[in-house]
Amino acid sequence: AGCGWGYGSKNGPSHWHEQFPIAKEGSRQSPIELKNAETKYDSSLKPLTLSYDASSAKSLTNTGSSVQVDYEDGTDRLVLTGGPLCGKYRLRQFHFHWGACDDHGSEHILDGTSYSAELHLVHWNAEKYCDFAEAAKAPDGLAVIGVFLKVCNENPALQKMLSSLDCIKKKGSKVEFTDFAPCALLPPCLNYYTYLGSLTTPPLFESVIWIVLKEPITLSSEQMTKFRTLEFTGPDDPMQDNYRPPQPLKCREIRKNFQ
Ligand code: SG7
Ligand code: ZN
Repeated sequence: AGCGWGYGSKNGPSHWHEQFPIAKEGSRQSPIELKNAETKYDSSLKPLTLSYDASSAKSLTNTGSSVQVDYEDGTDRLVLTGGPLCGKYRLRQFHFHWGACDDHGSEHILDGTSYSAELHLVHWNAEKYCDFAEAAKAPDGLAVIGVFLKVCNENPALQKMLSSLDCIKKKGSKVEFTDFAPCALLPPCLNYYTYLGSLTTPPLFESVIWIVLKEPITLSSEQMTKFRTLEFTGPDDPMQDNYRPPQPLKCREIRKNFQ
């Protein structure tokens, strides 16, 4: 590794355990493979309730490992409740993982299917913890909604973000990004799988209550191509294959809110 973690052959997911032993030693690492037949319908799971406000969007950043939209999270303006959660979780940011080609790129695998990309809406438990950093280390600190992206029809809701990617090609670049409600990125049906897991990047903290939606959203292959114009470290290093492969399930149960 040496120069920090990434997704390359020398610093990618198979090396992460060298600096972050939890990668192998942990008991609830993410992502995982979701096999519908092995999941359990739980009638006590509530529907997801999202109250998102477009005006809290702040910025769009090339983090060097993904593209991320950050939200103002000082107050309860964008909250997720219900589902498997106790209390309110505030939206902090959303970001994506994708492949070099359309036939792979998602982190979770659903019944053997790798989707072209996966959207993560990252929320933190603001009732129990003071800030995001504290929540990110706690077993019930984060709730991430995962949404699969499938190449099919163009997605108009993604256009605003995609047309700003030209301004943030380089690692660390950031532009103002406002008036964006992430509900526009959700599929019509919010049926989900849920399990206890981790961040999918170092430090791989085991702090995430994962909520993975069953129904994908779509985008066109031209839109998918646009993600790959971002750079990891420079012009000869396109940002792609920025996903971690599935990890052992170990003793976990995967529940779902639908039959
Ligand atoms: C992405 O995934 C980034 C990270 C995020 C990480 O690489 O968006 O966010 C920042 C601020 O760099 O890490 C702590 C955190 O949110 C892991 O998030 S994920 O487990 O949802 N993939
Ligand atoms: Zn992610």
